[in-house]
Amino acid sequence: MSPVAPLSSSRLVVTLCTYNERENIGKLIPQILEALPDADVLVVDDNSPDGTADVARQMGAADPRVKLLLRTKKAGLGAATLAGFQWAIDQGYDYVLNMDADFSHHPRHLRAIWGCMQMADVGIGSRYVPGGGITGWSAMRHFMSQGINWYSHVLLGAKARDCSGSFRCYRISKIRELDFTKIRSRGYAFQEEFLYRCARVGCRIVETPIVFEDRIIGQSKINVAEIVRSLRDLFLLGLDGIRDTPVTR
Ligand SMILES: Nc1nc2c(ncn2[C@@H]2O[C@H](COP(=O)(O)OP(=O)(O)OP(=O)(O)O)[C@@H](O)[C@H]2O)c(=O)[nH]1
Ligand SMILES: [Mg+2]
Repeated sequence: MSPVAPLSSSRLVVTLCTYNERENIGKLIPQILEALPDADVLVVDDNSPDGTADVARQMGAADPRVKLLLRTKKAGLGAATLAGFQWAIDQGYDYVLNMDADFSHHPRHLRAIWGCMQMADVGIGSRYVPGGGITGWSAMRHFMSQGINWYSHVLLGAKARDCSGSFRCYRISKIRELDFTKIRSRGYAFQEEFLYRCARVGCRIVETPIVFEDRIIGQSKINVAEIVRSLRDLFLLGLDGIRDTPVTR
């Protein structure tokens, strides 16, 4: 793999999808900007009832690096992530780095993920490479995560060890090659589907270890309905993979 042009984080936007993360983003955004001072930060908020968007707006008034994409209602993590990517494309950024807004993705890992982009089209903050890990999860969460990754390897042919995490940086010139209208997953299966499609357009994927820490403030948005929706999306994606035909909406 040959190195590409030198990195300048002035061409990078960090996207944070948020639903009721008011307390977290007030602390998280300053730490992101400390780690990557030349980057911008986009909060993609689905009109959170706790006023997360107000906090983002206030931070943006004080610091122009902080931007807000306010959506009308909660429409799923995948839909919000994709809206952030489209915004980054439309605004002319060269890289987009997505992370959760609940400190499960700690900003101390940002520079390592960003460093992957010397070589990669997709840099993954990975829990499943040596040095990576997870703290604070139940046995059931571990089982589900392992199962989803096993599925991605066996049925989708994924090569990355961590196919389900969202702590990733993308080279925009490569993700522009994807047809966003074909992306089916609106919920949590988005991560596996997007990575699958990146691999299909020939993205170079590099993983760097992260330790995922269970959230301390706020509540998880994963519930039974989200799990069922994700399993359905993954199953349909597996069928597409087997048939190797384009996905229809
Ligand atoms: N805009 C938007 N953000 C969402 C939505 N669902 C989840 N998020 C955000 O996506 C990130 C990940 O969601 P979490 O609920 O923490 O899910 P998780 O990290 O996979 O699971 P936990 O470990 O249980 O926290 C957080 O920053 C959420 O606020 C949504 O429908 N819309
Ligand atoms: Mg979380």
